Amino acid sequence: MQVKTFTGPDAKTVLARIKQEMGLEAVILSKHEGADDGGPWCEMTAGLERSATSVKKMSSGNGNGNGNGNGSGTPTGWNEWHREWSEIREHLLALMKPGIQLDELAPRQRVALEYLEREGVDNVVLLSLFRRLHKSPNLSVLVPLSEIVPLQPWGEEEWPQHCHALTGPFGAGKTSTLIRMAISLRSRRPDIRICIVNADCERGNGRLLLKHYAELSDITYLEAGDPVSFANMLRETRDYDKVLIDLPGLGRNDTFSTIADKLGLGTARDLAVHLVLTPSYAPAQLTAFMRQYVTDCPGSIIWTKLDEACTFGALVSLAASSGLPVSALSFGPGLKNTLIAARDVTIWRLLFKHQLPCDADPRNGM
Ligand SMILES: Nc1nc2c(ncn2[C@@H]2O[C@H](COP(=O)(O)OP(=O)(O)O)[C@@H](O)[C@H]2O)c(=O)[nH]1
Ligand SMILES: [Mg+2]
Repeated sequence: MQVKTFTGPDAKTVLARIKQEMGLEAVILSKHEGADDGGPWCEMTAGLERSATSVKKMSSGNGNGNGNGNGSGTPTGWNEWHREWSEIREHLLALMKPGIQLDELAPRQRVALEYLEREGVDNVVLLSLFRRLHKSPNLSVLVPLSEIVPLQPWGEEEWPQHCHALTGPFGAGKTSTLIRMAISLRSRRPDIRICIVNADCERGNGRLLLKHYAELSDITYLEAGDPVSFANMLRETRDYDKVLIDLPGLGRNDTFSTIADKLGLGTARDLAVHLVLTPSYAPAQLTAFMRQYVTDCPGSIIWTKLDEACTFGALVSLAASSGLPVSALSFGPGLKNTLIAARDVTIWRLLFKHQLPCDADPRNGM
């Protein structure tokens, strides 16, 4: 279902806008009226079963590339096409690999590239690193690596969006990370108004944890499991500084658009979506998750369970394939001092020395 919120000075104007934009089949899901300094206002949330034009757009190949051809945002035959492309890509890489003449690099560069290969960094990335380093013997590998792994550290100013949703597979650490992110915001600025939203309402375990921490930290706790409660939540939290939303994991055949439609996420105008993943997943699994959870919103990757991983090449490979910045890293099952905003030094120590942020300095972490 496509859900959108409209505002205007009165009901008549708002209804006209809904009719113009969504057509006569739109259903009014909620209506609120009031008055403030600017005069009277009216806000309505309208819903529409997925429009014929958008379905047509997706099946003609304009989908966002996320998924499995099940009709929820991807063209038919996408999986088959993707499998074939993956095979072609592997063949091409096998042909190109002999072109990576490591002995043509400066010794330090060669050692670094051999190390990254052992860490599981994808061959495409190794090839592009090689091309950058080749014939620049003084260039440190960290220079092209920094270009491949963009960073946008978690923090209030660095992430100005009003709403931040956490998505990712079940058990990846979304709920724990959300609490850590809220704690870090609160500890930096005690006066900040934060709301934690549980949108994973069908499972009880996250609810208890979120509620408990919200109470302890003077944070508002709300639940939103459908478009109407989601629209109401957005209205209630308009004056808050940050709204952190805990999303459920996706079913096997679902894509992010499935959950976005189910909750009416489209009504959140200022939304960032952070994908929570752990480097212990196999490379093929990470690639599959990346396709399944892709969104059009601004966002990042948050890497969790670093303490359980034995290699960290995935941090580089996924940054290269997704183009998403890394925003935060978590490295322990507890909730305190186990999350750190992503900085280049931290990432390189992790990658090249297997040093967790808490190893470098136990006071690290938010
Ligand atoms: N070792 C370790 N465990 C973690 C980390 N983050 C979360 N966990 C644990 O992973 C489990 C699942 O976390 P949870 O936040 O409920 O995941 P969700 O299903 O994605 O919301 C819990 O037992 C957490 O304590 C981490 O960074 N390291
Ligand atoms: Mg959870």
